Amino acid sequence: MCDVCGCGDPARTKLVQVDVGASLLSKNDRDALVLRQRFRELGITALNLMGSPGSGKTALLEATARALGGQRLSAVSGDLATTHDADRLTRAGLTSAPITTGTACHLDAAMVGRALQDHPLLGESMGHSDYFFIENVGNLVCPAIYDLGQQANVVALAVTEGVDKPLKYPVMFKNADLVVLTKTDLLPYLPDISVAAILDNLARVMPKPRMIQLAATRDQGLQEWLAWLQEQRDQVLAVGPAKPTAELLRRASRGLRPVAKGIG
Ligand SMILES: Nc1nc2c(ncn2[C@@H]2O[C@H](COP(=O)(O)OP(=O)(O)O)[C@@H](O)[C@H]2O)c(=O)[nH]1
Ligand SMILES: [Mg+2]
Repeated sequence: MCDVCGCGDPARTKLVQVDVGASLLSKNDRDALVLRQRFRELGITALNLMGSPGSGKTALLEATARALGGQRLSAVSGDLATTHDADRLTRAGLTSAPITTGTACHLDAAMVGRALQDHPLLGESMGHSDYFFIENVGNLVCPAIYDLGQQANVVALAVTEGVDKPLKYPVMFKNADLVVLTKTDLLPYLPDISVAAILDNLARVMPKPRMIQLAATRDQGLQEWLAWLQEQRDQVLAVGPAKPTAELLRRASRGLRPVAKGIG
């Protein structure tokens, strides 16, 4: 499927020569550095929301908008073929834009950077967003390895996905700062699903296991999620906005064009 990160159909995969000493992800790392600096300059809390297709990522953001109506929320939503999720987020009150990836099964930092150039998502001219959510393409594999300049990684895991997903997709869960166990309203109908077993499996792969349980479409259990969001926000506010560094400008000139105020 994905011919960008190398997990695609071998018949369609092009062979390219690479310097074995160079990180294949180094361009993405430079682009992510620019994004991270931009979020820091604007004092924005940027979160990368990942998870399987249908795990409830968009529903979680819709519920977040219902709960935090007064705060400035923005988002991009990655999707192979449609703008459905970004449309849903816009209807829910977020300032949002789609990133239609075509064949790519993940977002990379350049895609997020282009979306920010094309859409006034961060609201620089009218007071910054508080939170910028990056809803990644539904996939438990490739999105885990692409830095998008985010402050934290959140993985949505639905109770209907089974208890073994942390073991089957360890990289995704190892890189997660928070796992949101979604659709908990369905637990009474899933006698084989044990939340204790999910937690146990998370503890095997996640360095600091942290899981919140909620049912977004029922607005159930949102308090803990909202408290975690506030923790993230408080960290940004405590550090304060960052100034662009000479090192950043030098590295950015080889990667994504910086567009933040003062360095664009
Ligand atoms: N029962 C229940 N269904 C949910 C919940 N959250 C999401 N869903 C449903 O799960 C499906 C996929 O949700 P969506 O947010 O589109 O998932 P995404 O693909 O990860 O963005 C939709 O039909 C949602 O209505 C929940 O808390 N409870
Ligand atoms: Mg979605």
